[in-house]
Amino acid sequence: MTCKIVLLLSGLVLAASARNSAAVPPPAPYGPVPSPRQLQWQEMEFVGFAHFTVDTFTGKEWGYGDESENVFKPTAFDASQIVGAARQAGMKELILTCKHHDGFCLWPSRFTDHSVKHSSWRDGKGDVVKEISQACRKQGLRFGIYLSPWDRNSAVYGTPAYVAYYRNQLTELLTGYGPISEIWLDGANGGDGYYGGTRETRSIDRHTYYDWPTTIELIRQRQPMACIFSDAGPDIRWVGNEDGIAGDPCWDTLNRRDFYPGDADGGRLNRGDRPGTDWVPAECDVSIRPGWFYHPNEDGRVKTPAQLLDLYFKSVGRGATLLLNIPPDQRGQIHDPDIASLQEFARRRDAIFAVDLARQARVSASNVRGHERRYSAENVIDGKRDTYWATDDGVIDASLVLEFPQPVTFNVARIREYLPLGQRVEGFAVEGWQEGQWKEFASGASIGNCRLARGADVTTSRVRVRISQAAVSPALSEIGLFYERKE
Ligand code: FUL
Ligand code: CA
Repeated sequence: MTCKIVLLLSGLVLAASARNSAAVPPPAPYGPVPSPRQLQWQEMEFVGFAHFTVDTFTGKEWGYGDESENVFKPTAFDASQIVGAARQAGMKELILTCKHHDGFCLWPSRFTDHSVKHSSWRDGKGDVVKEISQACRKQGLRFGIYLSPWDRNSAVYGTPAYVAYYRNQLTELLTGYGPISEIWLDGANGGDGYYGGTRETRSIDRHTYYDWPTTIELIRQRQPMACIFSDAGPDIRWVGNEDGIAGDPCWDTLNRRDFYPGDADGGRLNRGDRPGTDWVPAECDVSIRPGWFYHPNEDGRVKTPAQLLDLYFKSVGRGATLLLNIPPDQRGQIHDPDIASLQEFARRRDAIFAVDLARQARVSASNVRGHERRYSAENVIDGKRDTYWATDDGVIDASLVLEFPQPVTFNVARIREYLPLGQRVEGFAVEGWQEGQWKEFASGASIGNCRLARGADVTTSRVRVRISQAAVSPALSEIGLFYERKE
């Protein structure tokens, strides 16, 4: 008898400890998920572009390729001023046009004479790539490169020799300038150019000519953490326009095999494919000025702080990354009106996100995965992206309620999904308890890295975030509520 009781008890103890150690495993990832390099890239959210070359001095947007090297003559080039402007604006990375379509190289490439080495600027001893990459490292920004596949200067453009030349140049950039965080493979190709003096139109087959898989392999070997951007990824996709605006919804997934660099369906790139076969988040490129290069006659047309803030909400706020171009002027510095606009934009943006009202709340969830602490509702207000709230498998219709000791007033909401488990949510709403009922503040389909909703002021002591549709059980890493003062 006693023996039986002991056995029974030890059985119970065993069962209980088994339950503890076999804690409920995390939800299975849904669909494609980000690679570590993509995750690192997506966390940056706001990055910069610096378009700078002979065009800065000729007034063109696409140099023909026949420009003398001496055309490139900045009077007071200052890499730390350029990078400083990017840093003060809150950019986490700066991508430099090391070579634009005109073929002029901002570094002394061993493979061509058409570079800073043959310009009278600094007696041919200058290296813009070196100075910008060093300034980035010094100021804590990552450094990215743009190396135009189309080259209107090269005599061999259109032949296999050019592809070898392109790879040689890429190798120089990937091996001589420290860590590269992003490589921009532009798809543009207008056909005509100088091409070593032949001045003709050359067409290439965008699908086969560059043999991108081999070049991508080369990049992976040299810089495994570099994200590759193009119309087709593989790591980052073009958003389908040059206005800085992501689709709504904007999915992180894409059926990549349908796309090639230079062959893009803008509408699909803008929104992504759902469901999609590959994780290829969108990057929204846009210039602070009408053109990509600095032109004095556009000094009065620099985007205003309000316009930049609006773009931020329509790019970063839709789960994409904002890539804002700030072109150095003929001195080789960011121009005053651009600096002023960037600084005011940063001030307004930072003022919005300085105080997260959600941190004062008590959060509860309609369902918590396995009733376990590591999936609890509090995880959405701890300020950490790597902790998240999750529900039991199959529980899709779920909500979180934030209760405040005192009523709060907010007009901006931010939601983040836990990306390592894929993009799971397909419909959500943010609601405030007002006059005895839930009133919708904002709703949408995709969340992803960051969803920002901006609306009218809501004063309430209860806010609900409701998942209305999801492919599988949701996993949210953060919820924030903010107040934007009208300026
Ligand atoms: C385009 C180029 O043709 C523009 O000149 C600019 O560099 C932009 C970012 O990409 O495809
Ligand atoms: Ca968290």
